Amino acid sequence: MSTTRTKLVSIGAALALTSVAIAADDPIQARKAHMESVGKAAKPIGLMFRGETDYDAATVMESLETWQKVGMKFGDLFPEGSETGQDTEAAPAIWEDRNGFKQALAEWSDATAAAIAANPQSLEEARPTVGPVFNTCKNCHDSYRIDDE
Ligand code: ASC
Repeated sequence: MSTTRTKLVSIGAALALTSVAIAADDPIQARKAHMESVGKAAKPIGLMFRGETDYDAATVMESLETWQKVGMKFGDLFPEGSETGQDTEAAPAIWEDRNGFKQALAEWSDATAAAIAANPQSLEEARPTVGPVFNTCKNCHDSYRIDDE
């Protein structure tokens, strides 16, 4: 292993440990960072759906995989005691209706998994497969996010 590679691997490991530490110590910051990456992944797909950029299947798959990864851990970032602070947009309904929140997250994960399985190769294929994922974003935000715009 070259020195540069060794350094990069060490930096990668350090970053991974840091993000785990942030998630453990500061769930509000962790869930904000995760939602930000989810929003960033949505952007290029939004541009494609609006016809502002050409369809790119690899980019769409990358975004779907980001959503899948976040979806696996997102529900764990709302422990008791993290209801308020840091201008969180997490709505009290998350803690008052835990099952409903879990269900809304499961719908997002299920829609994401179905879109990954569909592996859409064109805008025409993406609309009916990736489109429903966006609906699950909106549904969850409507009930469980405050300051929804
Ligand atoms: C996005 C984004 C959301 C969802 C939602 C879908 O791109 O930031 O919150 O899609 O608007 O309806």
